[in-house]
Amino acid sequence: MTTAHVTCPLCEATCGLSVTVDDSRVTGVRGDADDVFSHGFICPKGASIGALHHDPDRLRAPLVKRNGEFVEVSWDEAFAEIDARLTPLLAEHGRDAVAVYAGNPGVHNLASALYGRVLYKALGTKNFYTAGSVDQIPKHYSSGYLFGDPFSIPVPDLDRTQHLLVLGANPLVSNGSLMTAPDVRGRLRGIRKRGGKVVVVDPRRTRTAELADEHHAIRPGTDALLLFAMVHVLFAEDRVSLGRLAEHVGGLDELRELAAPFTPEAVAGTTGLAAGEIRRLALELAEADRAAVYGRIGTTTQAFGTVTSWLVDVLNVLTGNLDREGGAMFPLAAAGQANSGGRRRPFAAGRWRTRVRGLPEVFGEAPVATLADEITTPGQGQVRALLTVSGNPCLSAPNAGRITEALQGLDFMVSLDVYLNETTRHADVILPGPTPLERPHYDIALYQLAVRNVANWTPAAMPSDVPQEWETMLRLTGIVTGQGPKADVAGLDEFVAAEVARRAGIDPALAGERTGPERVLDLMLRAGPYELTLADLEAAPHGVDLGPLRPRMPEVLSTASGRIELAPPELTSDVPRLRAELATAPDERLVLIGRRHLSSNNSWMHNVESLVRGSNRCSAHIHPADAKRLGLVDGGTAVVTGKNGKVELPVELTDTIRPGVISIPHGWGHDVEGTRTAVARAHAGVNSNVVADDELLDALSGTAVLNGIPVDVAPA
Ligand SMILES: Nc1nc2c(c(=O)[nH]1)N[C@H]1C(S)=C(S)[C@@H](COP(=O)(O)OP(=O)(O)OC[C@H]3O[C@@H](n4cnc5c(=O)[nH]c(N)nc54)[C@H](O)[C@@H]3O)O[C@H]1N2
Ligand SMILES: Nc1nc2c(c(=O)[nH]1)N[C@H]1C(S)=C(S)[C@@H](COP(=O)(O)OP(=O)(O)OC[C@H]3O[C@@H](n4cnc5c(=O)[nH]c(N)nc54)[C@H](O)[C@@H]3O)O[C@H]1N2
Ligand code: SF4
Ligand SMILES: [Mo]
Repeated sequence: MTTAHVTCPLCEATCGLSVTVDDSRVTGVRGDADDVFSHGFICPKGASIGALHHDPDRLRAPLVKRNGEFVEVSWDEAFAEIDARLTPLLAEHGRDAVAVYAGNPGVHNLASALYGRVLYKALGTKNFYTAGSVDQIPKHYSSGYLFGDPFSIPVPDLDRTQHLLVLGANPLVSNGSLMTAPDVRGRLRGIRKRGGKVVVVDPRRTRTAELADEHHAIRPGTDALLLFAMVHVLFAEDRVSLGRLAEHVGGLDELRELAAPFTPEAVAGTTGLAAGEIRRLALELAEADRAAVYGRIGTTTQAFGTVTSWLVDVLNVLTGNLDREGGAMFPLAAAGQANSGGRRRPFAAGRWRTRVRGLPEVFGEAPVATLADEITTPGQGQVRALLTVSGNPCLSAPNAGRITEALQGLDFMVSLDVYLNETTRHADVILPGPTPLERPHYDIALYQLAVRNVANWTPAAMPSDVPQEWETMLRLTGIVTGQGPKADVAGLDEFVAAEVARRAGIDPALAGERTGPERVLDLMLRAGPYELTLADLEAAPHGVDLGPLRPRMPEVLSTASGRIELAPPELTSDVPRLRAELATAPDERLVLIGRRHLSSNNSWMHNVESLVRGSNRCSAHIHPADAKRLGLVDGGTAVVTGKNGKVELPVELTDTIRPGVISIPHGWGHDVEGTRTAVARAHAGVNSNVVADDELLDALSGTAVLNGIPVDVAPA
């Protein structure tokens, strides 16, 4: 029996797990009490990492579709098939004819994080999509223009703040996002224990709201109005206090002028919050010793996603809380910190526009809300083939019915995925990857957003039946660069390491005999700010603590002016649209928002029996007052109709939701033909994104509106 210390890659919290393995069976999973960051915290998903590994439905060999049926083939056959079909397609129709959709688990996967970009760059298509455009891109966009760098995203300094204002996030359930913080419950309790205050703004009284001192049930999609009114109050009551940020800030006068019409009284009706309360929220934020404003999915995937994300940080700046202890701070990771390392070019989005709808690119990607348009609209540059990498757009992207139809019209589709599910069933070839226990891990991406600087290396806990995903990605790189299905993977890997070393200005030989992600990571650690090596991390199985966050201004800035731009035209151009909201009567219909459950992980962990028991249900949360008006009863069935489709699902009456709002979790709808997920099928639920509208976008970033969608609701 062996015990492995594993950093859990299932969400952003990066908890340390102790996994006991007996003759290749996982016999126990516990929180690692000695982990330097998580101190023993674990959630139901982490505890199920063994069940996930042993799931009999999980793919363990490549599948190729022959006459409509998937058959297991050898790896060589699978790559030969891809070469035979993709290479002529590229030759005839060009690079843009092949689209990529890269999903969320790739962010938590060292192989994808380091080698995905090698493959995508080699493919060289403009049709590059990620789950970011149904998630956090508005935050990159606003940071890009505020700070000049889309990766300069401040995180609340949870362990030292005295006042936390949370909007559109439920970290007690999601375990935190754009805020890597194991045991959020403990950390929020800590704020209250030291006499601080937690305030939550959310249309639902969530678990996070229950723990907080105050909850404000805002009308969905109106956070930008609330935040602008708070900015207004700070100016009007002379509470703007930049502190040591003063020398770094520009655009203050423009901002004051822009905020003028947004008085608390003007926004009260639309937001549903009383003017006096809004004023008090602003003044308490200004008066707090050390405060942080934090917003997440409810503030990004909504009609004013970018403006809201911008105003969150504007408040952090105006109250002098940006980049100071206990405020909103910039982490400094041991490897790959994107916003460090000297002068960088200022961020600029919209360098090109998408073919069909003319939507702006954001750091080289197009919004997934327009993927179906690009597949179904004929002409030069039409998408004819698709590569999905750990993504399930048929459940996660808006107007899901249309995407599903579009995938059926492709000439060729390849999926790198561990399940045969709602999306991968449309593929011609599926290439599985190892489980979290079969691969090494280091969270390159999420440590860049951690509330404490830490570094933790996880060697693979057990051998893998399938190739590591970085090898698969390099073989695909070989194919798309015309080297055929048997490219020299070791040679390509040498090239990748040399490139990383060149950019870091160090000697690739420093990594010695290592290859693959180990070599690349070792080089990145050596080039990083703490000058660690992979050997240092190997010697510390519970992680290396690099201390609390430290101020990083002005290194994190890369605007042309070298300052924080509080009112750049690229952000303020959407303010007139927001101002128009003040004069618009709210929609009479119910508005749909999402929610998450502790035991779900977007769309893909519903095949683990222990996670789909009990309260993890795909139901519609509706307020009793709305139910009465609409003739709905608890346990009855509702039909929810949006512009493009409808779903029928059970009703759960609850006064935790604001009247006028209905909530359905995403990631369900597992009862489609041709999948291989028996447990998920037995707990199918419905696909809420059938109702979501692919034309409703955050105007600036093109990110989909997944919260605040007008719908009609009636008894079935
Ligand atoms: N209505 C609504 N829609 C939403 C959201 C919402 O709040 N409401 N949230 C959005 C957000 S924030 C996100 S991030 C997206 C997520 O959207 P996606 O990233 O498209 O979807 P996931 O459900 O994360 O699916 C991940 C896929 O990766 C596969 N997978 C898991 N592990 C691995 C692995 O190790 N290797 C490989 N190759 N594949 C793997 C799974 O089988 C699954 O097919 O959904 C978005 N959609
Ligand atoms: N258990 C679990 N954990 C997860 C995931 C999961 O599926 N399950 N997914 C992971 C992923 S990919 C992500 S991106 C993160 C997301 O992390 P969070 O953003 O913390 O996730 P949610 O729980 O969806 O919280 C969003 C909240 O916004 C509220 N909301 C909706 N509309 C509005 C609005 O207009 N204004 C305001 N103020 N609030 C609104 C919703 O009621 C909800 O409570 O979670 C990650 N962690
Ligand atoms: S909170 Fe996230 S990282 Fe921690 S055990 Fe749960 S899924 Fe894993
Ligand atoms: Mo996400």
